[in-house]
Amino acid sequence: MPIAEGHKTVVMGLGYIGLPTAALIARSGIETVGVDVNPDVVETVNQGRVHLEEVDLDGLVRGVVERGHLRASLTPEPADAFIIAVPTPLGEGQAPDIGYVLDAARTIAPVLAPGNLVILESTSPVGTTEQVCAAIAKARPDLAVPGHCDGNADIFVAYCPERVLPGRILVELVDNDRCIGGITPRCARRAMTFYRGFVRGACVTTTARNAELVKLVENSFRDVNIAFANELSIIADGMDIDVWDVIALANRHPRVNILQPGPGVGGHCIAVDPWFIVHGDPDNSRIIRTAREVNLAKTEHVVARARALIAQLPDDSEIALFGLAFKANIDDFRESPAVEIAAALAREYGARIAIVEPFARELPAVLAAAGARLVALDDALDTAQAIVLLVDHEVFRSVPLDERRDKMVYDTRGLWPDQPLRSDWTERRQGGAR
Ligand code: SAJ
Repeated sequence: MPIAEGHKTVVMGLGYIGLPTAALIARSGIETVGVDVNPDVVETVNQGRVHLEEVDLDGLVRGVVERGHLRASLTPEPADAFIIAVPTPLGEGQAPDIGYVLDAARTIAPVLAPGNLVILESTSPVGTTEQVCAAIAKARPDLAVPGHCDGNADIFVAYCPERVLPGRILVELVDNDRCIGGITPRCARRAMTFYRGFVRGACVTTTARNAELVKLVENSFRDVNIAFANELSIIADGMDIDVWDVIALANRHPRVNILQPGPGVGGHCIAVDPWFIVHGDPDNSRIIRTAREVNLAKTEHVVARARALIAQLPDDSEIALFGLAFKANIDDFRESPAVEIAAALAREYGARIAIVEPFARELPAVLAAAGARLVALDDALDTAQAIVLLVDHEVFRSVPLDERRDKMVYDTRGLWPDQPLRSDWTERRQGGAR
């Protein structure tokens, strides 16, 4: 089924992946219906507006809604292809909760017809696509569902994880390679034909279980490697060595590529997906679990280091925290280690904590409640005696040493290589020179 006019696609879930995916499919002229359980989201999209920030998404959605190619609804309707892109949060005891996925499968089951394609895109524990088939087979005993019938099935079911980076979603949805796992080889081939309609990257087929693990492995690989960098940063700190120097020099080796330490790992993917693997095989996921623990501990380490810095300051001094987002140059503060650190410090030091976040119009409630203040960059540079840099936003990089020289600075991102080393705090207060 090459994507072409006359075909219709339903996308279940209009979040960070579902909405851009629906809009891209609609852009190719396909009638696309985005389904969401939230009436506000449905209304917003039907007005041609977006409820989330992503580069170029607003213009794309406006265009496809105006042309009548995309509309939103609270309920699914008959179509040729169905994409499930709903959340899979962590539940009790770090167990993956696939309840929304199974709800979506049960919701589309009544409108499925022979020849339909069902694709799961949500990050999911291994075996979830098979559970989607089981849910559909239970709801529709009249349909031959792959894995639940002899001979050829009536419908095609596949798993194809998204791999896009927030801030580059529309580019990466098109350019990234896709790994497409079919419940059967026929399912995989059918889904591949669908993706080829709007993906420029290579579309590679495999089994559904393989594809499920591939997604989890990609983000766990990243988490483990960031944990290595974070562990190094704590070791180097204790030795009074600049970890970024060490990493840059080690990375000159042709087969070494160490990632960057930071205040911990944020976002909704890398800090979450490794638990799906750990939960699936707790006895054998020792490195993956430890990496998670190391990255979580790095956030606590930053709070402790910041406290040690503040302890050296007069009681009425102001401490500026630079950045709240979970990574550079975006306005997403959810699951952000910077927010966690800021909240811990604000609870302790209240109004002494000034927060500089050019991507925020107001402080998250937890920080406002603790008495922290949102201030402009220039004001913080004028009045703060210490800076704890938590996010490597470009705008912070351009602050010259002259404007930081007299302050105590704890740079958790290595953004200011010209800043004197942290050991210098004590010497400075004692009048020592570097
Ligand atoms: N981070 C570091 N050091 C680094 C790199 C990242 O501390 O060297 C931190 C960031 O500051 C941030 C967190 O890790 O707090 C995650 O940021 P990220 O930019 O590495 O990744 P995400 O979470 O925005 O997106 C990831 C991507 N996965 C991989 O790169 C393997 C993306 O391709 C996935 O589609 C996305 O997860 C997802 O949805 O699963």
